[in-house]
Amino acid sequence: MLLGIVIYFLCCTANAQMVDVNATRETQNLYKNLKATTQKAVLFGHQDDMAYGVNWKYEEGRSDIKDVTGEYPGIFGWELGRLEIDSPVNLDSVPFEKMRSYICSAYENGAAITISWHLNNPVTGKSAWDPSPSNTVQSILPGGEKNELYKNWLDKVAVFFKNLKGKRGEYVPVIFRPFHELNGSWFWWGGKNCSPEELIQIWKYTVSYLRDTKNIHQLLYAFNTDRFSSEQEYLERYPGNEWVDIVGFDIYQKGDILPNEKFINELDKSLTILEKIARSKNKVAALTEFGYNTVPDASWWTNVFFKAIEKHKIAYALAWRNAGKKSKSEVEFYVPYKEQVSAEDFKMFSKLPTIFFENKTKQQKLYQ
Ligand code: BMA
Repeated sequence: MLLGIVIYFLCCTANAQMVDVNATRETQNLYKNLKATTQKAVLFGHQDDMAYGVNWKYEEGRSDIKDVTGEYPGIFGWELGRLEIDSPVNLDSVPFEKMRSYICSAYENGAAITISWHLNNPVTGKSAWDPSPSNTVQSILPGGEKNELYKNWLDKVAVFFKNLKGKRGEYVPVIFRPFHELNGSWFWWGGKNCSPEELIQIWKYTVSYLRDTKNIHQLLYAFNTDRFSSEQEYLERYPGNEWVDIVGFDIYQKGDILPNEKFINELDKSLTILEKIARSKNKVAALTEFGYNTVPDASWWTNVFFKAIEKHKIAYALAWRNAGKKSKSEVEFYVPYKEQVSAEDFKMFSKLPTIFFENKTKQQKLYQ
């Protein structure tokens, strides 16, 4: 009996540990509070929310979400791609200096921050979507021809994190989501482009370089796949409980491939699997990216999206960016702007008691 209690205690405390035992107080608080809010609500998030929207760019204080609902989102997503090559703007043209200030002000306002990184292919110098050659992942590990370059890239990421500070000089906590959609084969680190062991190696290497070599202690690490169909598939590249704080996945509805009913069923089923994984590993679950491009369905938010997520316990859901018109034939946005066909429904959705935008998120005092 006593032995049982001791074993239970050891397992639970080990499980409850964060990736970074030296995480800053605010980061520890964020993790604890995300666990708590998961039980009652979903923080609603948006990528690049304050930078631009459909038909506007860099208008002080503006946000498509705020234009429609009167509030900012509860969590903001940002992206570091091209920071590694010293570009002053990221791959979606967001100036890093503006990004830094948006992040700091959202933190002061009580919102959560998550950051992804579509880093270039270190071997070819092309984008993250260039999967060649087949040994790119190996090449960034110690002993590999691109290890020095990769360390140099991580040094720049570390500088960016160190420059995120609150009013009292404290570091702003960030949910860092490296190597995302890692079961798909479109990025050089994903799917067929490396073995599960190699992905696990670069994951651990990256975490330990930032945490132990660069002394960055303001990060929660989010592991995320793209769509998946089983627990086994989800966990194929999981690096282990001591290397992950948050588990999530990305999913996009597509009119033809994944129409409403199919989307609801798949999202519901995937969230059920994710929650089971999160529960057994004592991690926070999240929908790390989602969307239905151009939201053409007027009641999509309450009738489709909410239906799929309402009975699930996830900390947050991040809608992807409102790029607007990208070319003559390409438009991209995942939350409505004023007058968009789903705007009224989105407003209703934003006021649901279990969906937290800015105001309800602020009341959670995530960092205290
Ligand atoms: C994709 C698209 C691209 C963008 C990339 C990285 O899903 O939105 O336009 O460059 O994400 O943010």
